[in-house]
Amino acid sequence: MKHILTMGLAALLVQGVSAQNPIIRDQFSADPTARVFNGKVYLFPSHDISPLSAYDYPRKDWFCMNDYHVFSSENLTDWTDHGVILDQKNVPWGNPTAYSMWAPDCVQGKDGKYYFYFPNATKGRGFGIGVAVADKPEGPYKPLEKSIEGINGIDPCVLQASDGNNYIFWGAGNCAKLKDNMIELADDNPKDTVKWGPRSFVMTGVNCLKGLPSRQAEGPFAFEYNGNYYLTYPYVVKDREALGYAMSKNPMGPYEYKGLIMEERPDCWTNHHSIINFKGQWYLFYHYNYLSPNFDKNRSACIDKLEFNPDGTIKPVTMTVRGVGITKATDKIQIDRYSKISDGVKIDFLYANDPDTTKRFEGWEAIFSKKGDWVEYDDVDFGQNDNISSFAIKAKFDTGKKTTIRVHVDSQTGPVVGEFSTVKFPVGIVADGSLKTTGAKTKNPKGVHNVFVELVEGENVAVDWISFE
Ligand code: FUB
Repeated sequence: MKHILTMGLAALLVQGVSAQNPIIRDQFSADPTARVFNGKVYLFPSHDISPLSAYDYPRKDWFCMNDYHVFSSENLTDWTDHGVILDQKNVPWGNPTAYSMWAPDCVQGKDGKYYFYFPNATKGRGFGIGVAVADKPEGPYKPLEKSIEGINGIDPCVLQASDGNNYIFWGAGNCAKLKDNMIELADDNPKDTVKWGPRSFVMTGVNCLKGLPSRQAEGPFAFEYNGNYYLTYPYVVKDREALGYAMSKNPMGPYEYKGLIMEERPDCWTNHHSIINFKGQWYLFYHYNYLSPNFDKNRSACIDKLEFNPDGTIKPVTMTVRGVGITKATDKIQIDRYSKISDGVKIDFLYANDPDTTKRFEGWEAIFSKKGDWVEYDDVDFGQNDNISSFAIKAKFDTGKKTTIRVHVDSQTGPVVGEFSTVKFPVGIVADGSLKTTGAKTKNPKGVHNVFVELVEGENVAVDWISFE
């Protein structure tokens, strides 16, 4: 099954799809740090490659990363790859064959320049955190000669606080203030004692997760919202990394643990994330091994919306394959890439009519097994005119019974905008884009709505997509 899925995903890369997770499909893109610069979202992920492809890397079952790309998007759906911004061979202080270019971050300094922070294996032992500087977010970036003095560790994140200071977080929730030059730790940082296994050592700065639930914590991401500082971080609750968070009134804490943003997921041991507000909406960027079901060190960036409660706490986020971004009502709306589904709906592989299924994978389909099953697909744009006049569906079913699929907007009981109903099809016939029904459309919606597709009559109906024309 997993083999078939991989084959399918390869085919999907060729087909081109939009508005679904993962957001980058022609390469792996782990540890996604998103930042908003100049009205666009820039994504600074680490770049997993297969360790089998690195002949000079002995660890064939471990993270393997030799460079960084940067991507940008104006709509969170279409991403431009600006290419490689840094290669392990070009880091003066780094080991050029360590394949350890782990989770990075990038922020703009007060001088207008862009500071790209990245962990890398040193020429000696352990990790350092280096900085590469550019005039534009897409680069070119020039790495500095030395890593940041006073930091040994991974996973940098820079918090640009409203007190005018920059704070660098790294590792298991360590934090220190930066100088305005962005490349050195400030002189007035406190000293903290940190435990690393059986050993204790003195660090510059503080460990903000000390005493909080934080088993095997890493990947801290700190941000500020409405007078609160949030320290969000992956840590192991049971078997794998979940995303937890803590809040404070001060950048360097003390922080109070508040709960989970995302639960542990099956298959992928790590999670790594960032949080941004773009055009008034909050988003959680995270990764999952969607494109590599058999090897969880080849991960891909995903996005879902994030919401706050009135008291400033964060609502838990459920990972979706729908992801974010607007889908036009006139496009094929791939409801099998759903925002939510009812218990009865199953997602299956869709093959063209070729008996050799490994060659003819065409994506997925949503199987509605019984009356009342539904799928929610968010953010469909019906435009501003009254010119939607018909509804098309690609579906198949195995019975000669009457089958009715109804589409609502806004909620499961919201206005009906499309209906497909027939008894005429013989067993197994496929209705496609050329078959449209207009009868049940009661209202022509305008603007962006969530769409709810429900099986009202019938059973075992497979739907590939719906569309409005
Ligand atoms: O990508 C390598 C490491 O895995 C990151 O630095 C961690 O945060 C985890 O995602």
